[in-house]
Amino acid sequence: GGASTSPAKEPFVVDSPNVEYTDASIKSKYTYRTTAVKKNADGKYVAAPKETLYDFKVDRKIPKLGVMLVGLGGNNGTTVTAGILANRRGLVWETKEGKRSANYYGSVIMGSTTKLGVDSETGKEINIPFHDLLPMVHPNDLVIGGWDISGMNLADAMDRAKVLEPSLKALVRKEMSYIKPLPSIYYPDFIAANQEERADNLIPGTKACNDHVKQIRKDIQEFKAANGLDKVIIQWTANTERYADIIEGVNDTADNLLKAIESGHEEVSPSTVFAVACILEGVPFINGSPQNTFVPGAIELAEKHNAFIGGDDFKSGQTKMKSALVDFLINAGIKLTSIASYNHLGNNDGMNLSSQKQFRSKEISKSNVVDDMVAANTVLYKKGEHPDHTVVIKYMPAVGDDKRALDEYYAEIFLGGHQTISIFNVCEDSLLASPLIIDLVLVAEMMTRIQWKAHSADAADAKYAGFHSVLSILSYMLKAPLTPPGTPVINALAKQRAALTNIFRACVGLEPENDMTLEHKLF
Ligand code: NAI
Ligand code: DG6
Repeated sequence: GGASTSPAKEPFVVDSPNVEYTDASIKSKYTYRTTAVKKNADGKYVAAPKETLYDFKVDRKIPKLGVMLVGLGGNNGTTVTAGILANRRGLVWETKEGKRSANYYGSVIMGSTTKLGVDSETGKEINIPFHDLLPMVHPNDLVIGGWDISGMNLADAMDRAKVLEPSLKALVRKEMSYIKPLPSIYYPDFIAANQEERADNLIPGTKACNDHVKQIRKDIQEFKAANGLDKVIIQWTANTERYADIIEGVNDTADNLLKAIESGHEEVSPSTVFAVACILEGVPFINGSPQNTFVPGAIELAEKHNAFIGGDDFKSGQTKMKSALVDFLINAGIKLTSIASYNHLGNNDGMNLSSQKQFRSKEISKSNVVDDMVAANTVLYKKGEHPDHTVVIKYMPAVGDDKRALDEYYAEIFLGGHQTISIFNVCEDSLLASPLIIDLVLVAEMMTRIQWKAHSADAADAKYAGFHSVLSILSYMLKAPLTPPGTPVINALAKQRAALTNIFRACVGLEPENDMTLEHKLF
């Protein structure tokens, strides 16, 4: 459907001398308050409040947006597509538990609220849907397309995925049957050999080449034109690939990577070829799988082209729990000493991960997710000390998409005692991942409409620039967040959400959300 929404639909306005609304944009002057710390000659920390002034400019015109998924015919691809169709049409279907209706539960943007402020009369919190903080695209208006090495239409592919209720499938079957993934690139060495059987929808060639980059760019351009789109976002939700070796002269710099593609080097993965095509096309590309798609050369290329990239690996069930629970334990002063994480699942993702090299990619992304929380607590952990952490994944066809995740958290408490927390988490994998795909699209698109600069009295628009190419603001949705080279990775879930919320607030000149509630504490 058409998506242009008038700015008048924005549900609140900011009343501040620092915020100016025009038809086209919201401009704000924002004071970023931090604390700068130094050590003095006595070795004592000196903490000084610091203020930096920025100008933000938010483009209010909501574009007509397309999303192209690499892996469209998979469990995530079919589930997110059916989910958007169901929401767009407001579908209601029968289940054995009664009627169910379409919703966006599990999407932080569509399913959660955020505190706008405090009612000036009653003193009560006013919360608004997260989606209303900035003029964002509505997912019902997304146009979906993409690629898959399996040519199955999406109606048959959703049957193959075994995720959705038959009664829901019946309602979307016709529309789903019209969607057929575009042929894709397949370099068999990068995904498990057990995927070969479904690879029947291929662009010729089994290693990277310029023709592949050109074809992907052409597919994007044609999709945009055919659907009258203003913008497109691309996401990799195809199989987990093995890691690519980082080789000097091949993928270490932008120029070398482009040359390696031209010469057909075998160490360039399909996901990196997609990333390069999107960067050259100026279209945001997000990697929902764990492999190192963003080799150093790809990151440098994105920076050179001011193109947005984000990754890696959707953070749906087990890891999301982990990044909340470990944050709680360590911030409660409890010394976590080990985490044992077991999963078994029976979908195609599980089958692909039953192959060692692909499992290794996932093991890496699932393992580094508590590092920042451990490193921050110098009371509990000595420098370099780390809890033991094991990650096991087994393929168990019978459980299908209903992944079982079993976690044991073992911790040391007061005076040598112990606390053991066991979690048995049954996560319907694709139903948790699909809303994240939507969040990533909506936030990435929003970032293409935000510009900022160090504040200056000179209001010249020319000095505004976009955010850094590497969109670390997407961290909440991702297991191994990619951050601009040399900058810290934040895994703690609450911090990730705060960053998302407060950057959005800053864009419209609002102070960070804080929970001091001083207004209720004065006698
Ligand atoms: P899936 O195996 O059902 O779907 C992947 C699709 O990608 C398949 O249809 C396959 O044919 C296609 N494919 C493989 N190589 C391709 C290529 N080069 N070009 C185009 N299509 C290609 O897997 P699912 O469950 O949809 O997951 C997708 C990815 O997301 C996996 O890497 C998985 O590890 C990751 N992920 C999934 C989560 C979940 O909860 N479902 C959470 C976190 C990450
Ligand atoms: C089993 O670990 C399969 C994986 O693809 C996960 O389901 C997926 O990465 C989600 O992981 P998590 O840890 O966020 O639940």
